[in-house]
Amino acid sequence: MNVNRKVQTLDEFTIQQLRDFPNATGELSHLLRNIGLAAKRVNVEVLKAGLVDILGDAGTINVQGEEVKKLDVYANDQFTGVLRHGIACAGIASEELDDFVAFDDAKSVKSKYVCMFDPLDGSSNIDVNVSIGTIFSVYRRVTEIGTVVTKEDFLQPGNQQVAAGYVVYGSSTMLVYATRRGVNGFTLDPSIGEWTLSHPEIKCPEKGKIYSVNHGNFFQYNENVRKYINICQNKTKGDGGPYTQRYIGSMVSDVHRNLIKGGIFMYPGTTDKPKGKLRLLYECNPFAFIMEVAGGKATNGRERILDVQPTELHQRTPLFIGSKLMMEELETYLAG
Ligand code: P6P
Repeated sequence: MNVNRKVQTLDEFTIQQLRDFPNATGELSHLLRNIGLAAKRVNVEVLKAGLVDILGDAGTINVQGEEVKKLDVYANDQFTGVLRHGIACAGIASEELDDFVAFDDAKSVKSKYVCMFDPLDGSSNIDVNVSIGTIFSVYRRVTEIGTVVTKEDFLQPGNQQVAAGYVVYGSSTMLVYATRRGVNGFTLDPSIGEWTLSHPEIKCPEKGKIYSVNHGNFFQYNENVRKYINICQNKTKGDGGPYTQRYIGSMVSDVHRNLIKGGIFMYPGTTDKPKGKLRLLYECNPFAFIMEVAGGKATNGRERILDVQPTELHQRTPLFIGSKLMMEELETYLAG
């Protein structure tokens, strides 16, 4: 084993990015390091989840109308707290909070960024030890620096994102984030408590053999979606198949796998939920940004996810995301 391999930590990587951009103020690097700190703290509790009384419902119901798990609350507090006490974020919006939170102290109002996140996505999987994740999105505020942020700062289309990323708390814990310069993955090295660059310059293969969708909703999907799913089931060696169906029920894990290996993830609208289940601002936009920087595509079935103009913080959207060529084939069916 090459023990002298020079491993770059997240801090070293973000500082190097700063050196490459002399005009940068270092604020975005600072914000990303804050997120890395909060994620390390959440990781400790996720790893213990089966051991201490942190499981089970916190007894409250969140804005989504779902029972809140204690780990959800803990994760939300960690990301909110670290960003509030850092000096690189002027406010946040979270899946766990009804409304956005403005950081109105003298330092924070001078920050040019706002952050939105789903602190612990897939929380229904916590009790059965299926991997879960955090998803985050960073925008430059549109209101005047030095003033308290308003809802306008959060209702920006995804094409305005400055950075986006996720943490997957799994067999190993990874933090992946994208800026317009590229997508890079960091694996937590518990021996030194640092995020270490393990997946530089991630590119999504143009095609793959994995399709991810909840087949339980099959007969609730529209005809064109059902047609495409049938196509996936009938792929042969001669036309890029056979495909395999992989669906964990944890978006971060499903999309992460398809980003690395190639594939397509779908959460279409259904007859019961025409807008689907996933949230635009802090689930679909971040992944759409990451996927596009990595060479893939993401739509709501009609238009590019990143071009959707949000009207409310917790709005839902159908999502189709993944390898470029698989998405282009899907689009021929959705246009049908
Ligand atoms: P379904 C988890 O609750 C989540 O929000 C995503 O992580 C996941 O992709 C989706 O819901 C799974 O939803 O309806 O297929 O169980």
